Amino acid sequence: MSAVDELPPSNALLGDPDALRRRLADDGYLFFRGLLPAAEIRAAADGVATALRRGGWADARGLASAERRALNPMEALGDPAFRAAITSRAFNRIPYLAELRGTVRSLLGPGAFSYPVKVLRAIYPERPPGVPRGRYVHQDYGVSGVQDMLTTWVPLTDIPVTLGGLAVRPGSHLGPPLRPRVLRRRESGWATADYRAGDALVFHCLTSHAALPNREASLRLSGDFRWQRPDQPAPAQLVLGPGGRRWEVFSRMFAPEPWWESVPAGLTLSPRERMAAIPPGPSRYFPVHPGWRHWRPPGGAVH
Ligand SMILES: O=C(O)CCC(=O)C(=O)O
Repeated sequence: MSAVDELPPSNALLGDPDALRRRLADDGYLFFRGLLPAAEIRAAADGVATALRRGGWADARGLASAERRALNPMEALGDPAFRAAITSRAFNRIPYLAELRGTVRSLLGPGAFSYPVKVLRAIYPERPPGVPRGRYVHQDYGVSGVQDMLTTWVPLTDIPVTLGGLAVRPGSHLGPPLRPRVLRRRESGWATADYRAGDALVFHCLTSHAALPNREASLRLSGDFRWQRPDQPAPAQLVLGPGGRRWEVFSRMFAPEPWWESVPAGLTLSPRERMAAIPPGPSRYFPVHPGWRHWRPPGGAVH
């Protein structure tokens, strides 16, 4: 990985929202070491790993099954063990942890909220056929169509570079959209980390990012949690779930929990495909490159 840079942590800026926003505007991301309470992340990892082990995704030593159960999260949702993992309480609690919520709110504003739909990644050692979608260079604007949406990427366990954590291209948010392609292992201009449980990577929706290949024998477990301000329309599928319920997904399961927060009342919902098809408007943080005027959502899903 010699050409890939090490992500510098921004922990020293915590407590200084102006400085955090300036760094986000300059670099397109913020990396925090040990932001989240280790016990909470360990509980989430245990819940997810136990459910997957029961379903045969991994053995008692944590080695991934020889036969891959799923390549991507959407396909994985067809598997009852994965559904048990993604609906587990401790995993769903992560975006409600004060350390994460407070940090995102210091960037986006006090009313910022996380989408109830969360993405769990249980990524197998990389082998043909197929490459997971997260391995493609992409920008999360295509996920929601919400300008200034932030993604928080959270490793559930320690994720050394060989286990295939997330890489970002610092400064790419200031340029035009990059075309989707699989990220190679040693590309200059990219940065990643030997992640530890409790770390969090926050990045802007115009920042190019991609996962590195999993070269180990175990599953890589991580979660993506996305956030926006309440004064912008939100993608309906990320609030109501892919099935288009009339209520906020997970609210029936978790509303009794003391940590649960509903999405803001009066939020405007719109179909996500419609939102993501429109080029992003001005950002509150930095001038948007004119190349984004020609934005077209990638043909296939790449995230
Ligand atoms: O974790 C991955 O494999 C990809 C994550 C990603 O693309 C995202 O969080 O937007």
